[in-house]
Amino acid sequence: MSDNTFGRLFKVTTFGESHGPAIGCVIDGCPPGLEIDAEEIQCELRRRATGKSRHTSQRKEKDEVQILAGVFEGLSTGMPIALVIENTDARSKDYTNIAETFRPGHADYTYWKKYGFRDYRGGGRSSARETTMRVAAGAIAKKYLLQEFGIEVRGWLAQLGPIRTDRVLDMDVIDNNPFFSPDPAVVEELEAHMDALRKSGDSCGARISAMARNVPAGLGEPVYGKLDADLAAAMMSINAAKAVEIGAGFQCVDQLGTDHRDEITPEGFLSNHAGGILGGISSGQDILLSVAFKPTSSLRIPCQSVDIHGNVVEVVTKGRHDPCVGIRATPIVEAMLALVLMDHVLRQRAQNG
Ligand code: EPS
Repeated sequence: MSDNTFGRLFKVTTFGESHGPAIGCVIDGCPPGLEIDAEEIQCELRRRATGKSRHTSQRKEKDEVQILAGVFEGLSTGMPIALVIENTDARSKDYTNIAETFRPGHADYTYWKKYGFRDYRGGGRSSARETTMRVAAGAIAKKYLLQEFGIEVRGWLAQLGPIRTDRVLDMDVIDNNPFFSPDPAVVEELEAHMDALRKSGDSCGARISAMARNVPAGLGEPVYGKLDADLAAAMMSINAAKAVEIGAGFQCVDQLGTDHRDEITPEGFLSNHAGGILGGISSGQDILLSVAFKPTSSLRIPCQSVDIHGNVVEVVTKGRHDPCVGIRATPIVEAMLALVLMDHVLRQRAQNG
């Protein structure tokens, strides 16, 4: 009922709260014999970590992953893989003044309505800290996909607040700036925007795009397990995600059929408005998607709300928050894309060999 498990054949169950002793995951269904190197997982975790620049939360977590099970002599055994990361820099006192109030725009309110009780420290389970484990599991999926199929998964910042960053797509610069921007020319503008925003105490949204290359045709089930439906569900399960587009996405509303259809020649498709998925099944073209992240709701600018007793209160959130959660979302989107593809390559193999 609580749905902390993701995937059908490559099943990832995450657990833990932001201010608890640790967070972790169990991955069941990883094929045996895959080389699993803690340092490779660590590299992905470093990309997502807090405190890498002045533009993100200054919480300093080492995010040191421990492999507790499922790996012997560096290879996956086919048994459940258990990963754990200790939380070492939680500062729960920042949250005492909102223990009984609801931050507008935050899951505080709905967790309380659903459970009648909540771990208010760092948002508990609703914290983006949970995404650490998605990235760790995603690192294993990425490795398998690349090794077995040559599938490459890449993400980038496409827009931050009003600034478009995807007019130039230089894949080599994505990891060389604090924003995962594919256009080096806009980095200065992004820095200035974020500095001003941080000073003002406000937050902004962002759009992350991602692509998977060398995906074989045939992944995805035709009716309820459509590849695009599973991708949309996966992306919408990321904290602060508010919209997902596959291929042309909402632009298809303005297109004519003659614009949208991707004509086919013996050499291949002439365009990719479908985002690499037709009828819920991968076509062999690149998978293309994009995810919108809302502005962070934890703000030091006062606002009106109510407490758990229904009294009118003014809410001010202290602490070390990300003024734009989208800045750290690129590795998370990549991880969710890899996890969906991983699940579907195993499903395809199970049915069609
Ligand atoms: C988060 C709030 C902050 C961030 C956290 C996500 O937590 P805290 O107030 O406990 O420092 O630091 O991000 C992480 C710890 C992480 O590893 O991503 C939130 O409200 O989602």
